[in-house]
Amino acid sequence: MSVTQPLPRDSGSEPGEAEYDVVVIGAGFSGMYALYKLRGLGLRLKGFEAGDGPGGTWYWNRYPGARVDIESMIYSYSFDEALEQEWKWPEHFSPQPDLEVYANYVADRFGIRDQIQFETTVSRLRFDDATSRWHIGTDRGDEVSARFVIAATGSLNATNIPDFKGAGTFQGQWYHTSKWPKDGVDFGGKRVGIIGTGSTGIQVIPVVAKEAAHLTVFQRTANFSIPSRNRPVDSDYERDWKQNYRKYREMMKSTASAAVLLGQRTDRSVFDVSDEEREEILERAWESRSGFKFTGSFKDIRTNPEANEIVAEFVRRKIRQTVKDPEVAELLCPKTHPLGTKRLCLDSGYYETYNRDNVKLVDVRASPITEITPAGLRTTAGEYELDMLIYATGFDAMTGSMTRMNVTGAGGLRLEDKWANGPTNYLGFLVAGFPNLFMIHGPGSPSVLAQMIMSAEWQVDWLYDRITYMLARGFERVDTTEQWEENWGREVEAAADATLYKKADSWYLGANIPGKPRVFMVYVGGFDNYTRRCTEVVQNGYEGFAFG
Ligand code: N01
Repeated sequence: MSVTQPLPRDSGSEPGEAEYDVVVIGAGFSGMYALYKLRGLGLRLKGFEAGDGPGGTWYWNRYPGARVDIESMIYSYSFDEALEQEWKWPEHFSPQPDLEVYANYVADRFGIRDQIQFETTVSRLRFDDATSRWHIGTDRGDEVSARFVIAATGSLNATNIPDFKGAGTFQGQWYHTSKWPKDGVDFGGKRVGIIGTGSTGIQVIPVVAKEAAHLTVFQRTANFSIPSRNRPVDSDYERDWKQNYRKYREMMKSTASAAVLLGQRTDRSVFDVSDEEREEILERAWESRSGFKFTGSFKDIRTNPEANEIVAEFVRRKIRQTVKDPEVAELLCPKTHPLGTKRLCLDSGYYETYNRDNVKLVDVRASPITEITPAGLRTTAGEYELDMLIYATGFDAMTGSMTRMNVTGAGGLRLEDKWANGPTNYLGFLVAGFPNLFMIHGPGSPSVLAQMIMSAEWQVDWLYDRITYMLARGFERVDTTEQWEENWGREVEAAADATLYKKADSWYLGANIPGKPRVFMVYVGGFDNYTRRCTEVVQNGYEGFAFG
């Protein structure tokens, strides 16, 4: 069904360019849904994806142990009821292979695969002011133009490999977890080193430890992790979800995290209960098998430092009970940041791994890494000989996937320059001076702090309505202004200031990348509040939008 006027066909493409109405960059869960949804408008659509298959995050992060930290029944598409009913999730927290299979199934089931050009990286985006079109170049020499661009490029896509002295000299094998070889890696008989103990490190470490001859973990910051208690999806649980999917999806939309059971707000403070009651509540949550439900136990864990410290100490007690060597246990106890202000990790036997004889923990906060050597890695405390080095060192998060595409907006403005002091935009969608370029999960949106499939669906639906509105009125471009970017930036900042998030040197703040401006990049006010705000601006006569 087309509810709009078709776009004119002579709309300013350059000679030799293929002409589209919408280009979608990225074939993760957001990009795939964008391609599916926008079909309803009868537009010429084109998708580009760097990988040779769909799945985005779940295509790239194929390191052993990779697993989603939201329950599978929740972390799945909601746009098609038949899909919800026919899909069978084997495990409560899906491992990467299951998510990749699901992405491929969806791509085929809904004919999305045909819309995507795989193994193609968008390397250049230039907006032409005169024609209001984007000109897009790829690493394979494609030249296309489009009225609209949807950047579904992912919050955690641009790999971060620290610039260690001597990195190129290492004689062994080395890998970054987010660019893991499809054929897998054999750790058998190897002395392996892993740098990084974020969510990725915490997942990969237990698996490598079981297979390698020896594992050395280089930890700069100890992280809080809670047990996922992953298990097969049992039939009663599955039946309940399948019978009540519509109700549960509606409930998800009204939560901060877009995830029913996880994000429901509680009115209970840490200080409302006795020490014994609190211990019992935390113990129940720890055992609850619902992962992040733990941090939802009390309303003030993310906002009150004293409340946070009480709960943090509960987790430290668990670490000390689990890890047999008291010195190692102490090193694993996070003390540099409040609980949950760096991404809380969900693990499968992480702390227990340090009870193995073949695992050594090295504190590279006390003795920093000085160089990579041909034989391994050197810290200020000495050299460690390794056959294999794994970088679990994260991403140039939130902005890297955008700036790495060489984006030039109206009047020759480069996105990299515009964002030199940190990313600015309106509602997480639109950057002033870069008309018709829409981001999904952009900086300033709830992105990584809400269930990302549901929030992607919501953002795409919202964009669909905006594009429909533009087409129906014959508008060729939409932009915003710096004033509205500032207003939104203040809202994002205020939401973060109401919490403890800024007390951690996290990638949410760009703190993991040397020289990156320290700006809080995630809207932490909750998915529910975010969607309400986006709806309000439309109801208020498209506040902050400049159509032309
Ligand atoms: O990356 P990270 P990640 N020297 O940036 C260390 C999502 N995710 O890939 O903390 C020494 O969190 C760094 O140390 P420090 C999730 O949102 C989800 O683990 O900066 N160490 C840190 O320990 C997550 O938050 C899932 O001091 C260095 C580590 O490398 C996000 O992805 C699974 C260093 C990087 O941790 C990113 O997680 C996996 C240096 N120079 C990921 N540079 C699930 O769904 C960096 N480090 C479960």
